[in-house]
Amino acid sequence: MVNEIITPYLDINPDVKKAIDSGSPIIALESTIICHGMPYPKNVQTAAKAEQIARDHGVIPATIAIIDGRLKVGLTEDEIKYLGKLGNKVQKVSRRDLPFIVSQNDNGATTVAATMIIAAMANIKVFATGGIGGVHRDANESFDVSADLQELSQTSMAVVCSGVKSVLDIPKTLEYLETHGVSVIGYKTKNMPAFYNTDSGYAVDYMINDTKDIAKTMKIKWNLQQKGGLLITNPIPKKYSIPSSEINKIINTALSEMRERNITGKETTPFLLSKIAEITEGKSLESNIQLVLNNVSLGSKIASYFSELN
Ligand code: PSU
Ligand code: MN
Repeated sequence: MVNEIITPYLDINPDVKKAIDSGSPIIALESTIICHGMPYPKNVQTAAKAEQIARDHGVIPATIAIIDGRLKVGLTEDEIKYLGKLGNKVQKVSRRDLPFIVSQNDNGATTVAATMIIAAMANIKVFATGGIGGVHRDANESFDVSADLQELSQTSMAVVCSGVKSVLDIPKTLEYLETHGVSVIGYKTKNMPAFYNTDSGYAVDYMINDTKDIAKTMKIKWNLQQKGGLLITNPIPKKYSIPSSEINKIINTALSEMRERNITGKETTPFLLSKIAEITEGKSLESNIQLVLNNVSLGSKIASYFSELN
């Protein structure tokens, strides 16, 4: 099923290969979150826990990254540790970066966009992460719109996340997704979650309460020959939610420091995440970890139902 031109660049982990061949459920996981989203060793511990949660649901995890120029679909524990220890020394790779990292036999931590591209090569349909990139608040000046959004418009995959952080412009992000035909589903919520808290104050397109119905909607979208992704938004568990009155002040402090230091482009998200974690003395990091694990659990259920529909 894997395209012959692509195969020479791909290393599919044996467990993932078995699952592909038998039509068992698989869930893709990204690696930018490991190298640029969390500090060592919490990054490695979280990646391992995420994989365990998938397995507990009977789903094979495929953490995606580039190692020595090879597109890896499913990292081993040692490979996760290797990349996690290197942290931000590993290049952050989105769509535009991918061919260069491969041609230079380099390592790459894949963003949501690049993870979708590589996961799609192995025909994986469900991917869970923390937050996706979006339209930045100063986009009318900076033109900073994450390539994650473009990818969602063209790659057929369900991406489970906890919405977008209010470091981004949430209504503009939603408008962009609408223009590109990406449906935003709220799992058991009418409100778009805002990553650290459950409600951004903006509505999702559709609320779905049953994971089976999410799987069915995915199937129908692609049966109807509509290419592209669905964004499944899953609110952070209440216990770990940080009220917007508290987190927004911190986000604003982080944003002004970012401007002062002239941090732009692909450095912005990693800078903001670590700054927010520093100011909250790790509280935001704990929230980040818990929402990721919660998304892997939901994504695994969706992947299981989706595999039954095939
Ligand atoms: N949001 C997070 N943690 C992350 C990211 C986003 O809370 O680690 C990462 C994801 O990999 C996402 C990328 O795809 O940042 C978006 O970066 P950019 O805005 O440069 O496209
Ligand atoms: Mn950007």
